[in-house]
Amino acid sequence: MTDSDYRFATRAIHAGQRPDPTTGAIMPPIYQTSTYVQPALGEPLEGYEYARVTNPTRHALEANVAALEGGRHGIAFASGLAAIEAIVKKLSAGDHVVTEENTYGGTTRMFRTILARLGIDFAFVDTRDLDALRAAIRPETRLIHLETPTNPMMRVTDLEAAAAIGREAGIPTCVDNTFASPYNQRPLELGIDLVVHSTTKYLNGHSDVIGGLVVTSSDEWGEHLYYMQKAAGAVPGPMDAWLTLRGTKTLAVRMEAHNRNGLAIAEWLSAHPKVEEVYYPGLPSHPQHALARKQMKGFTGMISLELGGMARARAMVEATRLFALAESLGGVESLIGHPAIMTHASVDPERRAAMGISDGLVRLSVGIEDVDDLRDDLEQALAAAP
Ligand code: P1T
Repeated sequence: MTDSDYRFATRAIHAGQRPDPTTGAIMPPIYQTSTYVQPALGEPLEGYEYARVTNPTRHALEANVAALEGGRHGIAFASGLAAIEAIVKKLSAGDHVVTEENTYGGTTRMFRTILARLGIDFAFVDTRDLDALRAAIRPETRLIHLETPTNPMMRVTDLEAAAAIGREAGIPTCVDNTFASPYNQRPLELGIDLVVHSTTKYLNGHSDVIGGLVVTSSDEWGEHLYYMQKAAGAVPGPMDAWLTLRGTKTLAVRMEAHNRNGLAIAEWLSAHPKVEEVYYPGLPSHPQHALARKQMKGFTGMISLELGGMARARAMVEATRLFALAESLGGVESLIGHPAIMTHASVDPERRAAMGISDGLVRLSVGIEDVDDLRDDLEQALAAAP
């Protein structure tokens, strides 16, 4: 049997990991080393020369997440942004990228303020509209970068259709799968070429690591990304790789709980008189609910809600007791945030407004606590809002 013969929850626990050959330790050791002693000049053991290039703990994580996404190569980076940067740096000055306009604010900021300055051109598109996606492609387009569901508006892009558009035009497609996690959505199975994660979120799941990872079945992309680890060096340390690997073991059970709590809270919020709008692809009222059901197995704990103004939003985020006011998402504990002031502060105000990231928008990362406690907390916080 190989890792890919097993079902998801089994792969989450076992893929990429074997008992340590010297002691039988069931957990992969944390190889906390910067270098490896060579028995003879030019003959490193098992190819281990220097830990920027190769580390056994990191390899276990890379193989594990590659198996979860169903890809051949997993390449880990020091953060989600470092992983996205490593992908785009396959391109050169003069090349063009079509990207979803509503990505995480930090992704947009990197594209606009760093990579654009180096001569890579970006078209920011609402990729729910496949005609708009097609129309944005130019002769020099070398990458289509998607994020679905998007952060924080929960827009959904049709991955199978977007992959087909890329394939017809000979342009590789990449999906930031951070919000869905591979438990709920596997873009490679829908024809997408590259999947990228901020492993900081659902994959690690315990809010104690910053990390990123790319999965692809393309040998050409795999080679580029391994080269980026080696030649540019934004790699995670072995302790962080090990913590993330411990997180992925429980991904299936955690995501079931996030999906269940997320749906229950989204349904409850939609009936609340102080909530004007709930953005959650799992609700039948979401304009792309049918598409979300087609390409996702569950809808996670990510919910955005419109409260109609800054005063009410501020009062709510400052009144919750269990939901902690903090950046980030995807951990077992519930978080609450205000995208316009926090995660998307670097996106210019007109663009934010055009996408619906208003001053009244609040984002929840629903954790896996008892859902009744979470509902009670939101109830008292909304009662405190004017
Ligand atoms: O923080 P880092 O590991 O570098 O990941 C960046 C990133 C990439 N992609 C998506 C979809 C993300 O949501 C993020 C980080 N997001 C937050 C910190 C946040 O609170 O939305």
